[in-house]
Amino acid sequence: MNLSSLKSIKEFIIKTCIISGTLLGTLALTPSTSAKDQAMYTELGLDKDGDSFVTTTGVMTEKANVSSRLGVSVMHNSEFEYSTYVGINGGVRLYTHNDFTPFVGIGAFTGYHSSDHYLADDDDIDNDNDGSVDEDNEYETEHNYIIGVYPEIGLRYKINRNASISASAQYHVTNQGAEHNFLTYNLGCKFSF
Ligand SMILES: [Ca+2]
Ligand SMILES: [Ca+2]
Repeated sequence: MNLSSLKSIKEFIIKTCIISGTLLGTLALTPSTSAKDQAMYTELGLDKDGDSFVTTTGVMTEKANVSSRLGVSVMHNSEFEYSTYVGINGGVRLYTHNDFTPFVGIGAFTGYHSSDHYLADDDDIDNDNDGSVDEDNEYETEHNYIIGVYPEIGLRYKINRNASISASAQYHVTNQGAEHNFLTYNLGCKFSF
């Protein structure tokens, strides 16, 4: 493993920690007075051509007119450098007090992609860190990360005390370049536990 891949892993870990720490802090600070405020949620978003999707499953805390959520997520966009990244997705939403309500929100995603191994026996680097440089069958693995943020607008309908469904549009801005920003249309559901 060479210095640049170590640096990219370190950078990825630091950024992941910053984002997940911020999201966890938001979750922790959201007032919660009963177990019914905690919920599982799952959501799927597709772009209009079906070339891109974002799917997330996680936990949501909802109190009064604010919700916070954090989940495991897969982001796919065929125009990205590597099309699929797995990571963490979370955000906050603001609602009215009605059961059927519009909402606005903002979220963030950070994900990781490990590309295929490739032969690296002629680059003067000890890629696998075993003390010998460019030995036979020395391989390198690329580590790639993605960071994105998204504003969103949507509608939420509370079916009953424990369940709700939502529909929203999210505009994803990532470090893959502004030309690859994309809009998804999302459906989600939430169940209290
Ligand atoms: Ca080596
Ligand atoms: Ca090498």
